Amino acid sequence: MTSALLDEPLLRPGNTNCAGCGMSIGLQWLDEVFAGQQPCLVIPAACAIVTAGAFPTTSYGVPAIASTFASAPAFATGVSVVTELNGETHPTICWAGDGGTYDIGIASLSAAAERNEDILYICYDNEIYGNTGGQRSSATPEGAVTSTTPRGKAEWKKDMVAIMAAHRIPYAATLSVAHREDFLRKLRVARQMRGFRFLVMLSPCPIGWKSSSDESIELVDLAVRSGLFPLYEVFDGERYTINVRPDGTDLREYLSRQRRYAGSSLNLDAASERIARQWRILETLAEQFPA
Ligand SMILES: Cc1ncc(C[n+]2csc(CCOP(=O)(O)OP(=O)(O)O)c2C)c(N)n1
Ligand code: SF4
Ligand SMILES: [Mg+2]
Repeated sequence: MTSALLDEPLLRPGNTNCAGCGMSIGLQWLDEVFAGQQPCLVIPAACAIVTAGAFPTTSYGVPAIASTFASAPAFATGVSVVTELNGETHPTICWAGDGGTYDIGIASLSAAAERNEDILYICYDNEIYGNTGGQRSSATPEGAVTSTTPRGKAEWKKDMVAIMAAHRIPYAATLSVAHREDFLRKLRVARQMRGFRFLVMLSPCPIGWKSSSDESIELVDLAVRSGLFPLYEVFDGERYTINVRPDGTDLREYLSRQRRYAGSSLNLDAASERIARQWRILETLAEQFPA
């Protein structure tokens, strides 16, 4: 790799990301932490690869490889191994959507995690297949209306952090764009580790969430405060730290600001009970197996 791009921002201005897209914030914070290290991004089919633009132009100021949907972790394995064989130290970062992570890429993701490849994997989770019109994914939360769940999704969101922790990878954690210091700290923790590191960020998508683009950060804040999106870390698959606890904010505050929940069949009591149960499990793990 040349150093010609070293002074470029990781995400260039003038890119195609929608206003209020969580990806834009996440990529800029990634840049803050990895500035000067010239990471190589591996990106499967997703909004994030539309961001790259049409060759030979690109909105990424670092090398970015477009992979097939199902195999970003396999591509990244190759990049990481060759980087090491060349005696280079550029970090290899997979930047993938929830469709590529929770669903279509899960086999190659599991394989790379099980081999403990030296990859930082970041899923920007907008809870839909955004790039192709907003179909449901297994990350779509219960009750959300998508183009394939017109009355609201019946199933609860898949617990991807638990799945990744079960691989006993060195580090798994959740990220919130409403908690900048926590977000940056976790990127730094991941940066100084070797092996497979998995981060998932709740990524607001005004188009799919049918929300106002200037409320994106506030929405994620509400998701954290209501307990819907816990902020926590898992070390080696067995030691837990909770970073932010719910403060009693009513879940309705979060739901009512997104038209994807309008007319949905969501049972609020059942959803609140499920969130409370999820927290009892998490608190028990953090108490019994602290980091
Ligand atoms: C094997 C395969 N199936 C389907 C597609 C079409 N496709 C491209 S992007 C995409 C959605 C990606 O969703 P996600 O990973 O959540 O990223 P987002 O678009 O939400 O950023 C789909 C279905 C494809 N490129 N390859
Ligand atoms: S559709 Fe959603 S995820 Fe895709 S660029 Fe727009 S806001 Fe971002
Ligand atoms: Mg998505």
